[in-house]
Amino acid sequence: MNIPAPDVIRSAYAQLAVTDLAQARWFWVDMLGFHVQYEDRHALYLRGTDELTHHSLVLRQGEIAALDHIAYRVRTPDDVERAERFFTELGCPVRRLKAGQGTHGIGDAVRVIDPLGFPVEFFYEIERAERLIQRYDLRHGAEIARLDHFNICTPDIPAAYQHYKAMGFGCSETIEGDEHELYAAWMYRKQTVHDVAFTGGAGPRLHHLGVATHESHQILRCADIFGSLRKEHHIERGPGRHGVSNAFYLYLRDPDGHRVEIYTSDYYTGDPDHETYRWNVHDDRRRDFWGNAVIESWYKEATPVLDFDGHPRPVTDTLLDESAVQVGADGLG
Ligand code: 4SX
Ligand code: FE2
Ligand code: CA
Repeated sequence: MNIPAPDVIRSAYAQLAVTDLAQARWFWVDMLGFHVQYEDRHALYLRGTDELTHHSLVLRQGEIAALDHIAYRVRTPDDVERAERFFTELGCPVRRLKAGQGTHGIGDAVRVIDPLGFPVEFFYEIERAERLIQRYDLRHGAEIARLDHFNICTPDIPAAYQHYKAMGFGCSETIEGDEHELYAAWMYRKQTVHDVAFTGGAGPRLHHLGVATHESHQILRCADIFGSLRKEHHIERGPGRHGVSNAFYLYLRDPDGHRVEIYTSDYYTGDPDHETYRWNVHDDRRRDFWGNAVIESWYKEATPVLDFDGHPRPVTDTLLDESAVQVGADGLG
């Protein structure tokens, strides 16, 4: 296909449907430390301390817990048009949204159901927001600095890799079998390990949102606070050190079961000849560098995604199941 792909800058925001906004506010604002930029009766618009645009997370009241859409920012207004042509040519459902028709704070945008079945928005225009970088007085909870990445469950990892490669994404790391079967991949546009990663599993589903802190002590303090409040059941996996990405991490589940990863200290990938680092699926350090087991729920549970009309999209089962590979780091199989 010769239709140019839109020039994506970065993973920019996600909109989640939550069933109880007050509980969601407790988790995302009070506990994680997201800043409320704007709110109305139906939704909260949140950002981290380092973010200079209107929001990186929208929590809207919904009937069921689901992903409404993920969104990528593109370089110019023309790239919004490019996104429309690119996905139309692929035969995907495509919708134009004029400023005011879509998400508050966002200008003209294109929404698509991408070839992997995910609801994805592309936009250029977004309201600016007041600089909070040195408002230490406002920091609390995990002191989230910014959105880092989306992790999505899809049954066909090579297809996901090919689609994002066609969109101009680089690949920082993979998990592969002995015959180089692809179990997982981490792909980026911004100069970090990833903007999007793929977890093998029934899909399309959202596996998690990755949100960044500056330092590991903020992650440890966040875990301590959940313990002190007898809310330790929100902690699913970690804290630990990833093999893939080298990031320090903690996975939490919000009151609706949406998974979030608090993530810090990955590395720079911006040189144009940056090479992919390949992990063998039998290496016990790949998902936890200290060899700690990965809990089964982490592989199996994820958030359904919505179509344009707000209905959950059907899922397809996976062929390659990484959690069944071995007894080892994952303690399964
Ligand atoms: O579990 S992995 O070490 O493969 C991993 C998972 C690495 C980076 C991530 O952001 C992640 O969610
Ligand atoms: Fe992640
Ligand atoms: Ca637990």
